[in-house]
Amino acid sequence: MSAPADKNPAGQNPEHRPDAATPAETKDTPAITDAPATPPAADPATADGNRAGFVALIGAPNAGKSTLVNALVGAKVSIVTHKVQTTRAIVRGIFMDEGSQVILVDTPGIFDPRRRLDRAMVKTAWSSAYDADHVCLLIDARRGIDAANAAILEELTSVRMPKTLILTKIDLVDPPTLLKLAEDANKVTAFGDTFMISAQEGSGVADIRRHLAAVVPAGPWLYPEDQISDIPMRQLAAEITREQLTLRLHDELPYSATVETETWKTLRDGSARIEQAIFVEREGQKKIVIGEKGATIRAISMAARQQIASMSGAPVHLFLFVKVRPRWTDDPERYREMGLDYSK
Ligand SMILES: Nc1nc2c(ncn2[C@@H]2O[C@H](COP(=O)(O)OP(=O)(O)OP(=O)(O)O)[C@@H](O)[C@H]2O)c(=O)[nH]1
Ligand SMILES: [Mg+2]
Repeated sequence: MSAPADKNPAGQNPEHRPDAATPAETKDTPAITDAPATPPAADPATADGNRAGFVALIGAPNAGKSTLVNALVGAKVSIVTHKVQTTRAIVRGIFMDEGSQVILVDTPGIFDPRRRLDRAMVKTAWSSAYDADHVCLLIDARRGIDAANAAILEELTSVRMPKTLILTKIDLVDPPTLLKLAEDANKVTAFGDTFMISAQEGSGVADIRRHLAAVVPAGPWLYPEDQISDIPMRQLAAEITREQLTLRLHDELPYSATVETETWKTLRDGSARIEQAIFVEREGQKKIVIGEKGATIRAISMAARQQIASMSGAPVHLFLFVKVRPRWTDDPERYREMGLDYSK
């Protein structure tokens, strides 16, 4: 069931809403009566003090967006690798803090797009920023304001929503450089707040949690309280396999593979039988994925199977098939599966 448009204050495209996501029940609150002498009553929707909203995390590829989303949610909802362009589509991670429900929108890294898939990813990232209630820009402190970050800062000036700057990976730099970096970034775009974190070491994450819980607008929760993501299980399972693929074959297989879950059957003993297709562009890449006597694909499958099993809480039988699809990056169907817009 999709969230109705009127519960979608951020104007997030309801089509991105998951099948599984049922909006939280909202309590009926009494209508405001004619009482002009008293201070304005709270918005009926917020009489219980709840808050909820969308916070977009944007930044250059590899800035640490997905790592922070997972740290805030407290579970892995978005895959992370050391490679750029790991996140390809929008992933929403959700956390509750006191009466606030914060829906984090993890986005693909923003860079100068050339290929069609790049363009779709970057477009998706920016539209999330324009649609959100609050925008966080993440800058890898080690990288500083390079050309990519300068371009993002410039474009951000036209995003009217309140903004927070988050300097990431501070475990890798000397503290004095951080203040200068924060100052320089704020000269281009005025950020309401600036945070410095190391999501890897956990420092600063709790402060961001509290901050985001306070900045989302008053309003009813949009998802059930215990929901931590809106990514369907079959898609998360495909992402986990893609993560393993990227971690193992990052040099040989830059960027030319995608993974889809084709079937997911629950067997009588409660275990799941999952078939996934790994699409590559050329025969040579298929050989690389399979590896010597199937060793590579076996290792990928074993690691992915364990993670999918622990995520789904049931034993998993995972079957991977490598399929050659020349120019899959020009195939609208693949974009639909990823939740990206296919455009010319
Ligand atoms: N040292 C250090 N590394 C970090 C930190 N946060 C993230 N990383 C690493 O940075 C790399 C990129 O992290 P991701 O979270 O995938 O970055 P991303 O911004 O989501 O990247 P894309 O999805 O490609 O745009 C990974 O190798 C992370 O382990 C941090 O606080 N400190
Ligand atoms: Mg990412």
